[in-house]
Amino acid sequence: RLPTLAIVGATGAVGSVMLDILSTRENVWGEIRLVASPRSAGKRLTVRGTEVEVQALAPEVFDGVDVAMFDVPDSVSAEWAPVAVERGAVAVDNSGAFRMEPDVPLVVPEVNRAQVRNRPRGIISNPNCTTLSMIVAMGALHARFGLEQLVVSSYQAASGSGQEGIDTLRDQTEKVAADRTLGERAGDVRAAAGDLGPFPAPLALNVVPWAGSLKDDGWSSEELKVRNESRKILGLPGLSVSATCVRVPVVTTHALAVHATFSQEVTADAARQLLGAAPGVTVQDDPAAGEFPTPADVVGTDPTWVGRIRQALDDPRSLDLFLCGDNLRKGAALNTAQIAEVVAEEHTTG
Ligand code: 11C
Repeated sequence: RLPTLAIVGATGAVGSVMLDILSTRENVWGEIRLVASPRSAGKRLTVRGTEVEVQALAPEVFDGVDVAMFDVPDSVSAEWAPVAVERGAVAVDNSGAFRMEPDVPLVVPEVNRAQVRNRPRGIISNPNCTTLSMIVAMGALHARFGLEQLVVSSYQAASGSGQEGIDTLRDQTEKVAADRTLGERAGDVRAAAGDLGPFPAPLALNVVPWAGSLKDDGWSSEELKVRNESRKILGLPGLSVSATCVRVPVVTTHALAVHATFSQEVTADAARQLLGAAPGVTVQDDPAAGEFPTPADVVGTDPTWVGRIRQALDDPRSLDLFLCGDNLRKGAALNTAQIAEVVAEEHTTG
């Protein structure tokens, strides 16, 4: 029997991408059950070419389920992932609820696939989309050169804040597009943009140095997630990580500028060659020809794209790179699907 999958949060921004991904990847699932809040129950969504009715979240929806994916807010995962486990499922959770729990693995199959089996609570966590948009490439470089330090600046898309983020960016963009004088006087964009939605400042015609919530000493939750999750995934509890997370007026695909220091000298050519052969990574790095990854070109694709690879001028052990990854695909739905597929293999291989 092929394993049964439940997708909790099937109607959200990530859930919609998940249905698309499951419809195009090699099919390893028997029944696919769609689950959402009671508000969305009864909707019919298409997965693998077939319409499926969305069921309201309740303990019974997990009966007979082998793997339950969660793409829901932290509080919903915290309450319901253990319910799914009690009913016999393995929970693959894309919220922040369990990521840093010592008895919950945080998995990126290209980097630490074996951790999938290390799940005493029956829960496996999927990392934050910002961490995920660089960690496949950084994991490959670490395996060869020994990572010691990361200095990261993110350029994060509006869809990291879900459908509300996308709607806000589109509404604001419409409002500021007509007036060709905007952006020349302080406050004029803010006055024209209207509702700020989930962002603390206008996002259209702007950049906003903030994502997540305020933590100690001025750090944002997003910056701490990049630090803590990178350390856990790479198995480097002492890794030095400084991140500044910034929202930019892009709909989908996070970008990151990374300054990475290794335990040994690393040339740009050696990094290019290694990353070119790394699973899940695509190198696009020919600035003379105007070739480098940008969110507008990367969106809708699966790999982590890397360009602008340079050896630091002041330290032969350091590289500077620019990375782009679709935050709804590898950053969320795709990585969750990959983890679930590793679990599904246990059903066929035992
Ligand atoms: C953003 N990375 O771009 C966040 C969204 O911990 O899963 C995902 C938050 C998380 O706003």
